[in-house]
Formats: sequence, structure tokens, C-alpha cells
Amino acid sequence: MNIDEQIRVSTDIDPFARSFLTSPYAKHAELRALAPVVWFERYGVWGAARFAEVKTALADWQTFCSGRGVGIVDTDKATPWRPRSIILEQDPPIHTRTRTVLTRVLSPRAIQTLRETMTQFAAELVDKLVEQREIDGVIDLAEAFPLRVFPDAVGLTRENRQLILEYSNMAFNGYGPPNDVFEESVVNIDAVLAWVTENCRREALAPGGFGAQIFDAVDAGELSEEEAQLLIRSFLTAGVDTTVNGMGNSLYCFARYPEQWEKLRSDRSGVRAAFDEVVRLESPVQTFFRTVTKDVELGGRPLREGDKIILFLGAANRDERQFANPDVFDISRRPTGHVAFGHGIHGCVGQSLARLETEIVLTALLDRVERFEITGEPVARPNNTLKGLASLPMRITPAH
Ligand code: QZP
Repeated sequence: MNIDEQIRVSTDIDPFARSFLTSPYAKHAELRALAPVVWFERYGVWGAARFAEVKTALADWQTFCSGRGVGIVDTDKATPWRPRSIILEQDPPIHTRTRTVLTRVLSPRAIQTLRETMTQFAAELVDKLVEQREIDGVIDLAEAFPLRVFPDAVGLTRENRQLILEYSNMAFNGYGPPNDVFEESVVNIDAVLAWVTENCRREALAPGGFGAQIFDAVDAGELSEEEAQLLIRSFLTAGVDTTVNGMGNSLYCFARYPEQWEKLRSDRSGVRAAFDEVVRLESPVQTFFRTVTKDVELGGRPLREGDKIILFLGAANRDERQFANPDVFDISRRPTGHVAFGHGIHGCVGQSLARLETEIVLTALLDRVERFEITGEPVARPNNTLKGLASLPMRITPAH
């Protein structure tokens, strides 16, 4: 037995089992308790579920690289299901070039130009839902809002936009193993890919939007036409479903903790911190992988060049070593340093927009809703990467 095996802590837990994906938190606690870094026998990969090791790995892109894919497959050794993203799944210097373009297009200042239109749509939508009283928080609000405002901002057609959610569901499943959760999500793949390919083209995008601005970067010599199309694909993959889950999880938290809604209604200045607390407690992006580029120690465990490691963002965000009473939803805590948007050079480039969208929707609700009640069993949507609901039946009590 070599030294690695002597101190290797293994588990047969399957982090991609349907039950884990829909109810991960007890398993997260087990994983955090086992060791700083655990060997997942079933997949032959390492995993980190504690805050410290997750953050260390995210911060060190030279050692924990993204250029060999952020899914379970080492894309140097096998062809991935979907051609690698040219921002998410690249390392510097290639990553730097595409990141620079997206940082500019999605800058806080650029995002602010959308505020008025989004505020108006939020008011219309929430007015309608308050009148309706009985709603599905996920379908009627958490999906409806981002599915309108983000593709509008990109300049995409309004036809068949729900296919964006089908596409991202496949893509996020694709970072995990080819299990039945993945297989069930790709049944309509031909129609979905046809829509995506068609709508990533320059000619498909309305002038002035984020999409057109990406193609402006082609004209300025910053990107090739193919690279621009792949960045539009990144918008489609990362720009809607993540926000849908963040918004759905917000409603789910406030419906379960009505006193927190009351607290926020009495002090609106807490909206931003409240959203941070939602994504800490119910992180829309639960996991992704890195590939180890050289022999290194993490949490005292020796890792080898070529090893894959799964980073449990959602577990790190509930680590009792970092957050007091981590399983409690408390909008007054300062959830500083959560890793729900990642950390380091790949930290979420769209987070200003995700935050603005959610703050606008929550503010529209704060103006109009006294409380939410859950009126039926919430339905989980299993996904190999994302955590969120497919359905959240609720009743709205209007504010007067
Ligand atoms: C997904 C892409 C949380 C991340 C995994 C979200 C994400 C970011 C980028 C892309 C996809 O570039 O395709």
C-alpha cells in the first residue's frame, strides 16, 4: 500500500444520484465531516465539500485548471458531449481574451441601462400575479421574468425561447456523468441544438443588444466569427437557467420563512444581502469540476496531475467552519465570502445582471405582497449541476 492509499478517505456516496441532487444537505454534512478531500470510488474523482478547500482550489487556476473541462470528463482524454466553452472551460491566456469582452458587455454600467425596462416588466408581471392570487412561483415568475428580459437584452428572437431552458438543462446535466437524469434531458436534443445554432448567428441578433456587441468585437478584431457564436452560446447556457433557479429559490426561502419577508419589507435596503443569503443557503450552481495540473496537496491530501476534483459550492456555503448556524435562512447575516458565484478568475461575469434582475423582482413583490404561502408540494428539478424547483404552487396575500 503506498502512502496515497493509507490516507485516502473514500466514499461510495453518489453525488449524482437523483436523491442526492434533490436533497443534498445531509450528504453534504457527511462529506464535510469525512475529510477535507474525499475520494469518490464510483467515479474515480476527488471531491471537496468544505469551504476552505473549495475556495483554495477556485483561487488557484494554475493548479486547478478549467481548460480540461469543468465537467467529469477530462477533455484532453475524451471528447466532451458539448464542445468546450471558450470562456468557462479555458485557462489564461485564451480565457483572458474572451473574459475581457464579456466583462465589458456585462459591466455594471452597461447593465444599468436595462433597469427601467426590467422594472416596468416586473411591475406588469407581478400586478397580474397578485390579482391571480394562486400562482406557480417557478413557472409564472422565476421562469417568466428571466426568459423575457435576458434574451431581449441579448437581442434574440421571441420565438420558442423556452428551448433555452431545455438547452441549459442539457448543458448543466452534461457536466456530470451520463446518468438517467442526463439521458432524460436530451430526448429533444435535435430540435434544441437546431434552435441554438440558428440563433447564435450574427444575422439572428437584434442591433444594439449584448449579442450585437459581441459581434462588434469581431469587427474590432478581438474575436473570430466562430468565437462570437460560441459566446452567444455561453449567454444561452449560463444567462437564464441560473437566474431562474436563483429567483425560484428566493421565493422558496421567503415562503418558508415569512418572518424574513416581513423583516425585508420593513427595511428594503437589505434586498442585496437577502439575495446573497438565498444563494448561500440554496446555491443554484451546486458543483463543478477542475482538473489538477501538477502533483499538489489540498487539505493535506496528495493529488496527482490529471486527477479530476469536484467542488461542492453548495456544501461549502453551508460549512459550519465558515458560517454560524449555516442551515438557517437569516437575511441579517453578512454572508460575505460565499462561493455561490464562484471565486477567482472564473467568478460569475454576469452577476451584476443576475443581482439586478432579482433585486427588481423582489422589490416589485415587496411593494405588493404581504406574504406567500406554499399551497402544494414543491417539485424538485433534478439536474447534475443546478439545484432548483420545477414547480412551487403558492398563494399570494396582497399588501394593502
Ligand atoms: C455555464 C458557457 C456556473 C457556470 C457553470 C455557468 C456557466 C458559465 C458559462 C457557460 C456555461 O460558457 O457555456
